[in-house]
Amino acid sequence: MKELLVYRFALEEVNTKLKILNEEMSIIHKYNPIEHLKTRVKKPKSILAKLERKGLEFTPENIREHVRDIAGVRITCSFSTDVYKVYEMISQQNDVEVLEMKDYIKNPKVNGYQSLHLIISIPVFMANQTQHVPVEIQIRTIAMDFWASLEHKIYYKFNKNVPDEIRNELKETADTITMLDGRMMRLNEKVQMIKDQSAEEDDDLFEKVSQYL
Ligand code: 0O2
Repeated sequence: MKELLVYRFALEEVNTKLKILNEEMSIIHKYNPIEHLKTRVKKPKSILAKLERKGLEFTPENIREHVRDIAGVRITCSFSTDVYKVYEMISQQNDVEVLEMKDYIKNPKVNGYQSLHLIISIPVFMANQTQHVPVEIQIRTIAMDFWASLEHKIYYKFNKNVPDEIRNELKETADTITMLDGRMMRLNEKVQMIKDQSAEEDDDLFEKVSQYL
């Protein structure tokens, strides 16, 4: 569909921005906050379903105003600190405007769902016009993403009527993920401290040795 083209262009822009930021971090700071990045343009069928859910007609105005996740980016990170790092890097870009932020990491959904959701607006420069396009960005850890994809499958397998027992177990696994993410993060911080210490010792040694050279 021609109308959806501008969303593809917006995704290409966001994709390039994120790749540049990740590569810069990787070269200068020797680490990648982004582990994986996936983009998609919402299918017309899903756009229609979303409007129906909101009790709205399928019109170009309603699509523009009420469906702001036609262009979607999903970013996975190793650690939850990286999730917020990526958020900062995106929101500090001059041509990016953050229209909305939902922090389901600080405030998980009742079912246990965790993710940081942003709706940003990005200008797309075309031959005869510039369009400001909304893009939904979901940022979460690998563990949170694993949980979300399993929960999504279960939700549709049971036709949105998940039995209580499975619902409870899903919530428990979400809590385990919060614990696991916390432990992995603390472990990573410890390793980082040891690495920084030994780099400092190397620097000291180098300084001492260079006096005699
Ligand atoms: P799809 O097919 O993934 O695009 P809004 O978009 O603001 O009108 P909502 O639901 O208030 O609607 O937005 P929210 O809370 O930011 O959630 C939007 C998207 O987050 C969903 O898109 C899902 O991708 C994901 N999401 C939200 N809650 C859950 C959840 O409990 N489990 C899982 N697995 N994913 C969730 P869509 O449009 O529903 O579907």
